[in-house]
Amino acid sequence: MADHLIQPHGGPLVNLIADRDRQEELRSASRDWPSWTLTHRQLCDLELLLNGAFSPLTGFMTHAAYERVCREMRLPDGTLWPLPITLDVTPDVADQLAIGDQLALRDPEGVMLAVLHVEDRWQLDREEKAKRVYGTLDRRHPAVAHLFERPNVVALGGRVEGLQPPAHYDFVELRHTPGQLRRHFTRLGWRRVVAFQTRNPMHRAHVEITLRAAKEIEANLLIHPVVGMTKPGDVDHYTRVRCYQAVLKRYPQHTTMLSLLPLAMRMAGPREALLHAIVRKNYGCNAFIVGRDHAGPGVDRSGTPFYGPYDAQELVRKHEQELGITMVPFRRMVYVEDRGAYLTEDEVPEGARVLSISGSELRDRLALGHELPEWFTYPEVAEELRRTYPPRHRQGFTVFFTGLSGAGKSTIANVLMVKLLEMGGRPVTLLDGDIVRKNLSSELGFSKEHRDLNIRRIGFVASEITKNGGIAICAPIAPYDRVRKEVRRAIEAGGGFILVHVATPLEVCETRDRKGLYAKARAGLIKEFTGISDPYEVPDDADLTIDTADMTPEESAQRVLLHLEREGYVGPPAP
Ligand code: PPS
Repeated sequence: MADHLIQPHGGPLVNLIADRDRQEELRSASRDWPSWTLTHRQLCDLELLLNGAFSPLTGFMTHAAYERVCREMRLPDGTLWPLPITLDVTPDVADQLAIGDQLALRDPEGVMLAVLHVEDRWQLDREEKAKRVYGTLDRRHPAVAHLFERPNVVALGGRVEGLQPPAHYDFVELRHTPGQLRRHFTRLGWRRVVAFQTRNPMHRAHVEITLRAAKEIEANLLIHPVVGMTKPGDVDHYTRVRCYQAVLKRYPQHTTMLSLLPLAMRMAGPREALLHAIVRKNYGCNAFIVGRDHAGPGVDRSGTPFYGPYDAQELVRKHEQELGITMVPFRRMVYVEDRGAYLTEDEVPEGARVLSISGSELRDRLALGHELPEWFTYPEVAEELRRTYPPRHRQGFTVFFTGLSGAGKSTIANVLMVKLLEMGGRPVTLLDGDIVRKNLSSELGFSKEHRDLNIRRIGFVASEITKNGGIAICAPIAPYDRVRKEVRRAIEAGGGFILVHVATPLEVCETRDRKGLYAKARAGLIKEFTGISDPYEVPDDADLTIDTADMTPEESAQRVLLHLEREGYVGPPAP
């Protein structure tokens, strides 16, 4: 490592937390100010502004700063800065503010964390931002999707004064401000520190990479995982931190430490890698590991990666001197079977058999309860992952029946419930259309708005049950495709979702007319009756379609059970 780069423990840090007297002053003045409740992402940004991790930034960017950062990756004074840090709010809040006004920035519980002195406000051009910062309009890029999802279209820029950092109650002993971490390094005698950024659990390959990096430049190692916001679908940070704590024991004593970084990732590839390097320098590190496809958002609509695999390394290398932090580049590591060792891709001998497990393969193995091989990860890490991702036959799931009134949904749902209760092992809750209408949605009618609200409520309860390992059986008509899909997405985030279309034809339902409702609907006595005077949108995503015209309820319930067995949701009884 070049000597000029060994500047122990970073450059100057800004401190935006106001002193006690000023805090009092701000608190009492805030009674007359409008407030903004920060989003999760904005809370993360504010935390890093307040604690100095985003030094030299002293607030949210003005339009001029934003423009120059987008165009040239530089702040107005010429300092390298790769990504815009803006505060965007809804127009109703922006309309209450003029230049020179103050805005109270609050957490979701209403606690005032900071004050924004409004120096600038402008209309955010989302397309422009997406193209310039992320290089794409493709919504598969998580940051682009996020940008277009929000109603916040007015950006406010200006200096920030802090009252208190956002509160954290988890892993408190592993959270440090840049100042605390620098002092800690000094106490430990750590002059050279190389940081490792991650948003995934660490396995053997990661330990190999970090050990090699640390040895190569004779540095201490800081494992610095992001626990603010990462890519949607990532392993939750509670599980990851338990994995990191387990992995920490695999490093030589006194060489390595773990600290959590409350950053909100943008998945902006090369530009994000530069930001990561700046942040690590502020935390007192003088070297930073950049791997293959650093902060990569995955592939676009056509299956092409958004950024080249080594673009991030190139960009950080180009600015290394100016940043004052050394980049330690790494290629992907694979396990070479006959050597019983990890090597980087370019070191693998011709014809050698290499092993690796991709992220999606790992998820599949966990879902099916398959072993995670020892060459891939440590037993302690495998155990943590298995606890969070039990095999499907121990996960929660929802069976969601949809179909016309009288199609047979409730009858099949009842038979299925009894069968699942007989099997035991997981609690079963039946959310039948009529039961829900009596208990959860008694004030609702049958307009599209009310039906959608009814299904959202059912979906919410079912997703809580599923997430917590139970079985929910839902049996509403649920005539609208969009809200059914919304419910599917919510439930699949925490377990299984099986949509069963009970496709009994209208004529059969009407002939049965158990409740006499069809006759009333035909006579115009019941309005908005599904199938008669109201639509039913046939699902195009049903996992199973059942026509009860020629099937008994027992046979229909069996079809569902067999499907659940095939998908792995029900298995043999526990020994
Ligand atoms: S929805 O559309 O999913 O919110 O409907 P749901 O909650 O399942 O309620 C349907 C039950 O209410 C009775 N009912 C009606 N159904 C459809 N349209 C109208 N206008 C209507 N009015 C009352 C009917 O008995 C439904 O029960 P099932 O079990 O489906 O026959």
